[in-house]
Amino acid sequence: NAYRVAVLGATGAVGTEMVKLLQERHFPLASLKLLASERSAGKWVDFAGEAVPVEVLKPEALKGLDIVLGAAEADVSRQYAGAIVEAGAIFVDNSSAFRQDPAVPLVVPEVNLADLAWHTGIVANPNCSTILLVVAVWPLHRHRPLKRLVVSTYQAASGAGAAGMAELERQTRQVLAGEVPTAEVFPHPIAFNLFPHNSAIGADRYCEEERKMIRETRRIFHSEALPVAVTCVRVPVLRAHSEAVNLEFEEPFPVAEALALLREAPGLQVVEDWERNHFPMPVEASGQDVVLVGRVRADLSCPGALDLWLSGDQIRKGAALNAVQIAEQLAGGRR
Ligand code: A2P
Ligand code: 11C
Repeated sequence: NAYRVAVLGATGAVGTEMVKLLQERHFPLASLKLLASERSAGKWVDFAGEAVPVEVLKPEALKGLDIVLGAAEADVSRQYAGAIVEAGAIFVDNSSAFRQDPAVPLVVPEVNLADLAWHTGIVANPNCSTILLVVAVWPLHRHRPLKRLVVSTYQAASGAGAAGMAELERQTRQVLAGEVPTAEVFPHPIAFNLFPHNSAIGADRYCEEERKMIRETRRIFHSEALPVAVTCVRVPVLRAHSEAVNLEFEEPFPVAEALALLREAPGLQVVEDWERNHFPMPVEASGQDVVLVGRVRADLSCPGALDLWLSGDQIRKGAALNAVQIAEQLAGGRR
């Protein structure tokens, strides 16, 4: 069986990676359509040695497809989801548009693949920080239930798309040249700086990224009442997010047992060299499919709690890879 696939937002940071992954993982393609905005009309993208034209997204372009991978903003997804499903395709959407829709499963294949079974045309890909967190925490939570989860993120510029990465590079050059960095994508300079995540802040003083992590983690784990505390921070890293995680369990969780579970779990690689002080780092996570996890230790302030640290490629497992893994499952179950 081969599938007619389209990537919506194919010229962006996540869309570009989706196209690469379809090629690298030999996705069974009958055809590949690349869709973007009018700004990209006339562009061509290389796919396995063949030039594929970028087409402008409009409802007519969505006919005759089996799977659409969404890598554009939430408002674009909202606008086109109906047309995609009506035309008979399944929409695997990386945006936040449908993540809390009760009719739409929110899926990380390593955690809740079974939820894919009840989709009715749309499958939501979680937020990048959430995906990296749940891949690392699920092997522990499924074994001994969590009582509370506390996480602080160190999020790369790539979370704001190709333009975010370009801004970090440009500002770094500006600072090194003795110039004042100009901020266009982020509200503050990102080069040689960091700041609380730049998403909208609500009346509860949480930003939207923090709220997404809370809601999505609970939904993926089917643990709707799990207490989750989150602080999201943007750091001057190009493309991998890191997270400091504190996990409090109902029962004590021996470190050796936690490490053994993490070593066996899919999608994870334990990186722990205590002698050399070598643990997960964003530069080593970049370009990798696995989430790097390490520094697993007992929280000395709280019996029954563990601390760990992780880094994962925000564009790959945090976005494009997770969506392509979902598409692979829809196409017959390879992972
Ligand atoms: P384009 O490059 O033509 O603007 P990123 O997250 O890296 O910013 O990428 C966003 C992706 O979504 C790009 O491929 C972008 O295309 C695409 N996109 C943005 N707005 C629209 C739109 N209104 N219709 C179709 N594609 C869009
Ligand atoms: C960031 N996680 O790093 C965000 C970007 O809900 O998919 C992606 C937002 C989302 O800024």
